[in-house]
Amino acid sequence: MVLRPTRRGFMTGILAGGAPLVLTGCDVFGLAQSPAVSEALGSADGLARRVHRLLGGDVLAPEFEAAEMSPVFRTNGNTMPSSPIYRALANGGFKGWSLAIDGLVEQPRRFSLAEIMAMPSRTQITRHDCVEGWSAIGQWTGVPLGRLLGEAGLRPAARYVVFHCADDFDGSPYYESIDLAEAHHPQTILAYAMNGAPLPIGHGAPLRLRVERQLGYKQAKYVMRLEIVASLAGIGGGKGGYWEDAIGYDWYAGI
Ligand SMILES: Nc1nc2c(c(=O)[nH]1)N[C@H]1C(S)=C(S)[C@@H](COP(=O)(O)O)O[C@H]1N2
Ligand SMILES: [Mo]
Repeated sequence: MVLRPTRRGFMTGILAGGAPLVLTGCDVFGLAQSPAVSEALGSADGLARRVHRLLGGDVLAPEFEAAEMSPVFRTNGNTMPSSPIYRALANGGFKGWSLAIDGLVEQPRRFSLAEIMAMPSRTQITRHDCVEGWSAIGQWTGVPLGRLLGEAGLRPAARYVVFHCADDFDGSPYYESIDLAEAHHPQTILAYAMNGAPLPIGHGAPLRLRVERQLGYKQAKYVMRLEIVASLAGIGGGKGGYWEDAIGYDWYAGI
């Protein structure tokens, strides 16, 4: 693919840090809409990811000052899961909610919100970039995902974390996934607070993913279950996420 060198992963790897984001929407959408090209992009995902890491895979996403926070942080996608189970939990102030962790872990288990909030936390002010062409700067507080995975204990074959969400689009559940390197990045957190207040339902209460070096659609809201897997092939449509399956968005959405 001749286009590869101009794609996001390359650009921001080189510009590292606070370079203004230029959303190359046509690269992502125009091309990805053709099934043939979408397949080619899909197979090249591995390359983009490797190059991104080569150019500084461990670098932090830019963080901002409190004064730079957006006065309004809009919501996007689903803003209230319709599942009766979720509705009941929300009505109870999420007191009965717990996060399941299963798959390739030493012992499948659940964490209550109180347990998650009692763990060491990280707070970060970052910029959220949606492929649809909007950005917002917000503050997130949550437990580093690596810490939670450590508590669960990963089995040697583990490679990906799948985030199963409470919501769906026309019956297809929203889900996302990242690999273990991204899961252990210091800014990858499961957030329960936003802008200093409990995470609002519109933004994914009670727990949502923040994976700060990737685009908005990777930031799974309403996370109910973490499934640790060796391959994404058996999950959903096999491409690693709801939008990846539905319209061919890149699985690795590096900014
Ligand atoms: N469960 C779930 N997660 C989701 C979505 C969704 O519809 N459902 N939308 C995604 C998209 S495209 C974006 S831009 C962000 C929006 O997050 P916000 O509503 O907090 O702004 O959530 C992402 N995570
Ligand atoms: Mo988005």
